[in-house]
Amino acid sequence: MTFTPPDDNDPNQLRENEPSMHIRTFRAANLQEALEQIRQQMGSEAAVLHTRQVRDGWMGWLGRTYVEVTAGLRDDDSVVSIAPASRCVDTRVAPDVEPRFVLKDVASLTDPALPLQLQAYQMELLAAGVDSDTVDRWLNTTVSFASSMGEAVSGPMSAGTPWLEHLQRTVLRELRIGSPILTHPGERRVVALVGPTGVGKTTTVAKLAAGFRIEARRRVGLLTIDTFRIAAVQQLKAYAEIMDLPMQVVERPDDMQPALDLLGDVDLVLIDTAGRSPKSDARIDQLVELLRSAQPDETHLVLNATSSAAATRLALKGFAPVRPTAAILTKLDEAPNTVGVLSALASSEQFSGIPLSYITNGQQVPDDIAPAEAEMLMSRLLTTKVSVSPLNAA
Ligand SMILES: Nc1nc2c(ncn2[C@@H]2O[C@H](COP(=O)(O)OP(=O)(O)O)[C@@H](O)[C@H]2O)c(=O)[nH]1
Ligand SMILES: [Mg+2]
Repeated sequence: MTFTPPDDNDPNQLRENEPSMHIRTFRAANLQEALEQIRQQMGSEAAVLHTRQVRDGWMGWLGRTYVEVTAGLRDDDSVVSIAPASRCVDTRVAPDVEPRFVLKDVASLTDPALPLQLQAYQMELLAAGVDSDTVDRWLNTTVSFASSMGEAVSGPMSAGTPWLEHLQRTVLRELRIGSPILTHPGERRVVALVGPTGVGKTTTVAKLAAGFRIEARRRVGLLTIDTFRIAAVQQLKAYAEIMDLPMQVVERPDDMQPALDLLGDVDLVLIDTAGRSPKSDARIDQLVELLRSAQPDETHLVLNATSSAAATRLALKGFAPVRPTAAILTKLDEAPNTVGVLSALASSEQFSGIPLSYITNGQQVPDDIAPAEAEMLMSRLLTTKVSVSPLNAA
């Protein structure tokens, strides 16, 4: 076995205690070319860390504009042999940025005709699992929106266009922000929460109950049809006891009306339900039947903001027979971005128009809940902003 001492002049040489990510910067005429270089030279495990547009030449004059992409490969990923590349800069300093996406997660490469920033957003959308029809629709609308405002949409100068803002507006146009639950003293409003297991239905029922009882000073009753697990009933019962709220447990449709009557003169009945796998038709049918017996005024579908776009689409489809009137997004505190879930809400034809009522952003009852708000959801649309340097930054 031979041992080769570390060579200080070899940029590929990593030493102990150095950051364990190998970083390289690639330059190319467009993003598509740069990504292809990365894919060839670092493999598809490489993560894109940074994208910018630069120009060489004296003070940017008479220079060429090109794209610079910084990619990283963790040491344990570096099974690919790294060949020296033309126009490629190596460094061993790990940047303090989160990888924006890993190449292998991007289904298709970008459209080189799009402005650089939009190409980068396109990749981030695809990496977040947004289906390619939705990505195309959003980007086309974004470009026409920008040109209708007289903004440059091609060439290096289009860097000045506020693309993220235009993209946010485009997405927002496809979403509906609904109103929170409205109650009136003396009028009983029945609201059910449905959704997959573990998304936060029971916790959200507790947050809503506390908010209406303590802040809005409404009379609130709880009802659960989640009798499949004893622990589920106990969980809600614990909240009912702390807040001193009447609670009923219902197992069969025939018991629903008597249970609602037993809750007495309340302004708001919150119905907690068992998590259903959206794939289990039989259990969804049971849920539909139980809910029909309660005739809820509103049915909020609870969706986990950390779910993939595909899982959200599945939940929307699976719970369609329940006819949700609104959607609640939970666990925003844990979600890196909102685009996966929002793309499913926007693109799902069946549900185009299902309004968002609330978001939840933590485990604390009752604090971590707020009415859904467009600005907040859009500010969290994507993970990072794409940086584009001044033209003479090279
Ligand atoms: N981080 C975070 N956790 C939440 C949120 N809402 C609920 N949870 C947690 O998610 C888990 C499942 O919640 P639960 O209400 O029992 O879900 P259910 O099965 O839909 O009723 C619990 O550990 C909750 O504390 C939220 O907004 N953020
Ligand atoms: Mg529950």
